[in-house]
Amino acid sequence: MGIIVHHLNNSRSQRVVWLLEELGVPYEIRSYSRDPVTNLAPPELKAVHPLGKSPLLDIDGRVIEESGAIVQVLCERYGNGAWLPAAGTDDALRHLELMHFAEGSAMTPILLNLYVGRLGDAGAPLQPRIREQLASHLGYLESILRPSGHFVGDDWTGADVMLSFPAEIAVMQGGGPTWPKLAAFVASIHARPAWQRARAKTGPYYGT
Ligand SMILES: N[C@@H](CCC(=O)N[C@@H](CS)C(=O)NCC(=O)O)C(=O)O
Repeated sequence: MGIIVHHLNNSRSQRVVWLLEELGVPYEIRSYSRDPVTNLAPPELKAVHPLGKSPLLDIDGRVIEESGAIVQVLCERYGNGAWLPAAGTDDALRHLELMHFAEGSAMTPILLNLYVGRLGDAGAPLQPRIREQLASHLGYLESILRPSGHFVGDDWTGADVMLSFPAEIAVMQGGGPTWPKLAAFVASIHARPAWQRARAKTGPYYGT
């Protein structure tokens, strides 16, 4: 029993391992490697959950899927009042919006860009709309990052953890000069001792 993270290399589960390190919760990592040709998760993950994706978090035998749910549960159970804004405040509402925005909105143009990019010339008619939506979503994130370097309030929250992934992808794809606040946000995360401990346990992560 206890906590097990089913971790896929170069994936959204990096942010879950990072959060566990921040929270100081004991956990175990079960590592899975992407197929070198297809980049997909190996079939073993389907034995853990029918979707076969990562992250998956096993807490005392209950497997939780969806990184937003995982981050929320971890912050609620182990945050000791930190990592989530106080209930009933406007910050709590903002936090809820951004927890959903990360996977529900920001990742859509990022994934479209990835998949349609593989079509080469055949995907050209879709590219202007994808570029416009990428600029809109990432530009929105850039515009709401607070002077403190956080998305909600002036301290770390689950929303920062969730938004770390789209921000990392944006920076990794060369968007740093366009979105300097997102680049600084990512750099501040990667400089954290907890993130570095996570990186040491998971191995290489997108060139880091
Ligand atoms: N919305 C889900 C997305 C999960 C997801 O698509 N994970 C990717 C890794 S970033 C994955 O497992 N991809 C491998 C595959 O689809 O085979 C979440 O946030 O947990």
